[in-house]
Amino acid sequence: MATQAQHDLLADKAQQKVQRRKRFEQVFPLLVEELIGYLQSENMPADAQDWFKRNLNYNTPGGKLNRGLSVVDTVEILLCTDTATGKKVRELSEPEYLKAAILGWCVELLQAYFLVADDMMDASITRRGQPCWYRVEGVANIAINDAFMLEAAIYFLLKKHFRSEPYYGLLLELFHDVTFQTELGQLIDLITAPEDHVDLSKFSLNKHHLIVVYKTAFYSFYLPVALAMRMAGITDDSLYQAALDILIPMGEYFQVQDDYLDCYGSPEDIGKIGTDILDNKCSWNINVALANATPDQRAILDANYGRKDADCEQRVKQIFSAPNIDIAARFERYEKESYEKLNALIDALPEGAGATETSSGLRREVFRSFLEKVYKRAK
Ligand code: DMA
Ligand code: MG
Ligand code: MG
Ligand code: MG
Repeated sequence: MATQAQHDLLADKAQQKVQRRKRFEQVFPLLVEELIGYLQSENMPADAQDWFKRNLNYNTPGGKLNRGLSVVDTVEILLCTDTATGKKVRELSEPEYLKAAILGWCVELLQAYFLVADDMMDASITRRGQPCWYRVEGVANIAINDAFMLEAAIYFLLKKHFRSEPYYGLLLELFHDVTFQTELGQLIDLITAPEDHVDLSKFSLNKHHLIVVYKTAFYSFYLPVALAMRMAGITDDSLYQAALDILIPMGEYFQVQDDYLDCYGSPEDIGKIGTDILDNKCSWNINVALANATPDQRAILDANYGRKDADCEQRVKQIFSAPNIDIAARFERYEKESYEKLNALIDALPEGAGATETSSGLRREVFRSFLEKVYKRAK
C-alpha cells in the first residue's frame, strides 16, 4: 500500500501536470492574436478574420498536447539541468519559456493541419469529441484551404519569433523535412487502403512499419525533441541521430496504440470513432489477425474487411477477438515488450552527451518523460 508521503507526491505530480498544461494553453490565444493581426494588416475582411480564428481555435487546442508539451519539457530539461549532478538547477526564464511554447504550438499547428486533411481522406466522423472540421456546417471542402492555412501559420510564427536566431534555418529545415516524410507516410497509408478494392495479401507488418514510421513517428516524436535540441544549441549531428534511434521506435509504438484504440478504445476516451476496418487500413490489428488466422477465419476477413458496412465491421471484430487471435491479449504483450525495449534504448544513451556551456547535453529524462506521456494511454 502507498504511504501518505507517496500519495502526496503523486497528487503533487498530477497537480504540476495540470499547471504545466495550463501555462502552455495560455500562450495559444496570444499567437491567434498575432495571426489575426496579420490578416488585419492585409485589410482582410472581418468575415475572413473570423473564419481563420474559428479554424485555429476549433482545430489546434483540445487534444492531448503531448507533442507541444514535449518541446517545452525537453527545452527545460536541456537548459535547466546541471551537467555534473543531473539535477534541475533553475527554471526557464520567461522569454525562454515563451520561445519553447511557441515552437510547441507550431508542432500542434502541424498536427492540426495533418488532422483536418486526414479526417477528410479517412472519412472520419468525430475528432477530439466534436465533429471533424470538414463536417461542420458550412465548411465542407473549404477545410482543404483551412488545412493549408494552419500550415502557413507555422511559418508566420517561426519568422516572427525566430528569424534573428542562428538556428532559424535549421528549424525551417526540420519542419519541411518532417512534413514531407509525413506526407509520404500518408500516401502509402492511403494507396495501401484503396476504397474499391480489398486485397489483404498486400498487407504485412513490414508494410505497416513503413507506413507508421513515416506518417506518425517523425512529426510526433522526432520533431518536438529535435526542435528543442536546436533551441538548446545542440549542434552535433550524432546526437540528432541518437535521438532519432529512440524516437522512431517510440513513434511506432504510439501508432500501434492508435491502431489498437481505433478498434478497442471508447469514443469518449479517444474522442473519435474508429474507421480503420471500414477504411480498409493496413493497421496493426489486421496484420496480427492475418498472421494468426485459420483458413476459415481468413475467408471471413477477406469477405468483410474494408467494406463500408457496419455488419461487415462487426464480423471482422469477432475474428479479432477469437481465442486464437485475441488482439487485446496480443496488444497487452506488445505494449509491455515495447516499453521494456524502449527503456533499454533509453538506458543505453550516454547521459549528458554533447554537453556545452549552455546545455546539459542529451539527457535520458527527455525520452523517459516523453515515453511516460504515452505509455498505457487510453486516449
Ligand atoms: C495518423 O493516422 C497520421 C496522421 C499524419 C494524421 P490515422 O489516420 O490513424 O490518425 P487518426 O486515427 O487520428 O485519424
Ligand atoms: Mg485518420
Ligand atoms: Mg489516416
Ligand atoms: Mg488511427
